Amino acid sequence: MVDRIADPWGPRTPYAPGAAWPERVDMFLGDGLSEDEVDGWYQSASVLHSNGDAMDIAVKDGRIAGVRGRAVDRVNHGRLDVKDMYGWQANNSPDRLTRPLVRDGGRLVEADWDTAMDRIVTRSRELLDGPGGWGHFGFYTSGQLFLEEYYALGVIGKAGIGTPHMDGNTRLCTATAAAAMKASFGTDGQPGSYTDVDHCDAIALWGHNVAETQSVLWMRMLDRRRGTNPPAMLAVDPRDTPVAREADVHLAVRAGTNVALMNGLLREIIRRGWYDEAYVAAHTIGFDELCRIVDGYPPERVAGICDIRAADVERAAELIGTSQRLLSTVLQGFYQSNQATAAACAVNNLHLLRGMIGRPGAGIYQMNGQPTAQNTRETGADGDLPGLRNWDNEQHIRELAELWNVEPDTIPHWAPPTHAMQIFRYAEQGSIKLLWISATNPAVSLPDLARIRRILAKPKLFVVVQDLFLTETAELADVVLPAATWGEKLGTFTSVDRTVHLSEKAVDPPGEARADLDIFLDYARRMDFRDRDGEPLIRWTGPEDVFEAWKECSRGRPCDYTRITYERLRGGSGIQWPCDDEHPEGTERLYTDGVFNTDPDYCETYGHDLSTGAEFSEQQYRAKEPGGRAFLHAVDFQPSPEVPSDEYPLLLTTGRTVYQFHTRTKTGRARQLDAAAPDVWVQISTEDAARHGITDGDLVGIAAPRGAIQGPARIGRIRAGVIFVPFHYGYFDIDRPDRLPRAANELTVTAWDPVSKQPIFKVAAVRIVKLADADGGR
Ligand SMILES: Nc1nc2c(c(=O)[nH]1)N[C@H]1C(S)=C(S)[C@@H](COP(=O)(O)OP(=O)(O)OC[C@H]3O[C@@H](n4cnc5c(=O)[nH]c(N)nc54)[C@H](O)[C@@H]3O)O[C@H]1N2
Ligand SMILES: Nc1nc2c(c(=O)[nH]1)N[C@H]1C(S)=C(S)[C@@H](COP(=O)(O)OP(=O)(O)OC[C@H]3O[C@@H](n4cnc5c(=O)[nH]c(N)nc54)[C@H](O)[C@@H]3O)O[C@H]1N2
Ligand SMILES: [Mo]
Repeated sequence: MVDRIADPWGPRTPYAPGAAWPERVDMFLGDGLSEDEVDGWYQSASVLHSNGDAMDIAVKDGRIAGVRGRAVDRVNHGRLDVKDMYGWQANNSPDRLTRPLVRDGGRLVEADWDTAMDRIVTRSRELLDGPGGWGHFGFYTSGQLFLEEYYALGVIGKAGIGTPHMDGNTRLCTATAAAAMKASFGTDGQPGSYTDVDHCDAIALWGHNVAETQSVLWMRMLDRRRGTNPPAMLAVDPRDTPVAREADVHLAVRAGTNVALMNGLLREIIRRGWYDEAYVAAHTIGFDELCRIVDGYPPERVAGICDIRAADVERAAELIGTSQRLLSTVLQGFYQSNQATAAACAVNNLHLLRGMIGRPGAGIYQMNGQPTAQNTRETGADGDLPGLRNWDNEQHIRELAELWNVEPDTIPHWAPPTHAMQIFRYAEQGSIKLLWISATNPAVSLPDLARIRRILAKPKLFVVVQDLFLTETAELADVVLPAATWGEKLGTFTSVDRTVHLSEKAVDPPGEARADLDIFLDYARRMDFRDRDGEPLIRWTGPEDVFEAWKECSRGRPCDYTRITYERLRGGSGIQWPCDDEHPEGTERLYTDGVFNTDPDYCETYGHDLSTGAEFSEQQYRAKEPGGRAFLHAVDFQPSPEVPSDEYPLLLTTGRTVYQFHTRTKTGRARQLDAAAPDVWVQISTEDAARHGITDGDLVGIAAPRGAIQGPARIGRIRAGVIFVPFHYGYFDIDRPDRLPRAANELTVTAWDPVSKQPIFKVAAVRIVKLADADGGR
């Protein structure tokens, strides 16, 4: 058996263009268990990234005992990510929350469910019936629950309470993916399919360290790279990641300069005639304005802004411009960086200009990060409306009102839904008085943690936390609800390429822990929400009821689920939406006919000015007469909100390692993964290290205007002027209470993209000092 800690990608199974990706079944069982000793296998998919790798969960004596990849599934053909192989062990961790906790006399103490729910419902009633009503409620959810849970939460928030203050941590994650697809194509929804890897002749990875973050997708790319006629590869990343090392062209741009680079590449594509004039004329709007803007970005200027070589800009443009089937993936190096939506839209532009969309190999993945982020967005638990509807379209609101049998005015739609950063701002100012946090750990994952801790600890803010563990966030809550998780509850979720999977309940949750859906439904019952006929607003009793209701909500929308059933999802492969009467087997690619979802009656947004975020009105949008054409958007480069200064001369960027997931509540509890990356580090270039007298392993301190952290230095594999800190490690190192905090987000800045409102985690100004030698000397 391969040691997947030492080799996260496992052995290669090369294949040729257009051939089927060979199967390779990965498996890990704990305690030396063998396959035939397993009591039962339960179908599921990964919840530790967005790829949607299908797997079966092994059960032995009523406990999860391992996982095995599903060879029949279209997404992974049996392969598993290293986190999935070992991460399930967290389910069995002895420190799972098993009973609700309530704050009494300043301390969290165990309570029964009635007591805990009573406190939430009493406070809710007080607030809802008092002055200001719905305005006092904030819901901050996740990209890690199931579709059914989000839809139920969405209906509670929008039709029960009527608050616009609901968002997911998906705001931190892939709000920009959604914003960029809405802006270019009219609605959310990935155009491409994972099978585009099988057909492409070039792959461009825009700020995406796919090798470490969607490792099974990377295995597919690597298998093409090792087969005949391999695709060319371009990586754009300030670090020398595994992706950058594999790529034919690596542009190690200075963090925060993506828009300048993209403008330069678009200019080359146009000037060298590498665009498809007929496609542009028939299927897009905005070409002349695009040309006008990008014309100001000749290679030398781009080289200056991004601090790369002009010749490399030209090489990259040629790689893209001469490909016949280009596959692009975009992720946090764009979404969490400066001018996020504009940069992500520029990738869409590239594909639109070259007519590379809607056919095999010519794919765009505006990636998701979290396993179920797609569903947060589709169901409207994230500051969108369910079914990818437009909050500003009265007809869309009426459709929802009919579906839920409430008055249209109950559904908040007088302004865009409140985004997460603004929800925390309202909590800070005191207008939000009840904040319900489910399946996210903002006390580690939001920017500027000192501020977030201050907000969560405010005595006047009633905080509910629904989690598996007593996280940094739960420690600050007034009520903590113990949740069941993956493997302990039933539901569905959807991958980046629109593949819907079912996740079965394999085992019972520990103690009194309950499925998130049951918690939300219990709350709805206790709050006694009513529809306009005075009947109970919510009558669902389990996940399948909610799924059936959701199908109706999705009917006729881009994410149409109407022909999917739990039964159809059992046994075989996942199914790609839309899956409706017209496409009963699902849909591999969108926009195959070059007709986009930009019709004013159908689209999800009337659009924004991409540099300021100003919203366009319905009239302004209609005046553009999109007629099913896609929008080409272009803006000028603007420097990041925080740029280096004399006091803070370096750029900080943050991100991930292959072995850890987010704030480590799961991967930190899996022995193999924890051991592989137990603590924070600070990655710094050879040049900057020499300048500061730092050698490998030295303890260094990093200070930003907002806070400071420390950790050991790792030298190399990053461009000069930029340092990198993984954000996985919470603010205390339990084994070293004497140390400064170590969470990257002590340093990050409260700033966000004007359109997607996604926080800028990838650019802040910092300084570095050496604190001690590697051996502990000072
Ligand atoms: N192992 C692991 N896998 C995961 C996760 C995890 O926590 N661990 N989380 C999942 C989730 S929710 C997400 S969102 C994805 C994230 O997946 P990725 O986006 O691949 O991960 P990151 O490490 O956040 O960022 C990607 C790269 O952006 C680069 N970068 C930083 N600043 C810039 C910039 O200004 N421009 C450019 N071009 N690049 C820049 C960084 O050096 C980094 O290598 O991963 C998913 N998969
Ligand atoms: N500096 C910096 N900060 C970042 C990022 C970065 O790149 N740099 N990336 C951002 C991104 S992309 C993301 S996605 C966020 C992630 O940030 P978080 O969402 O805060 O990260 P997680 O650790 O995944 O938190 C999920 C929580 O949900 C709990 N949980 C898991 N499953 C369930 C369930 O079924 N039910 C319930 N109730 N709880 C469950 C887990 O125990 C955990 O506490 O971080 C963001 N923050
Ligand atoms: Mo994410």
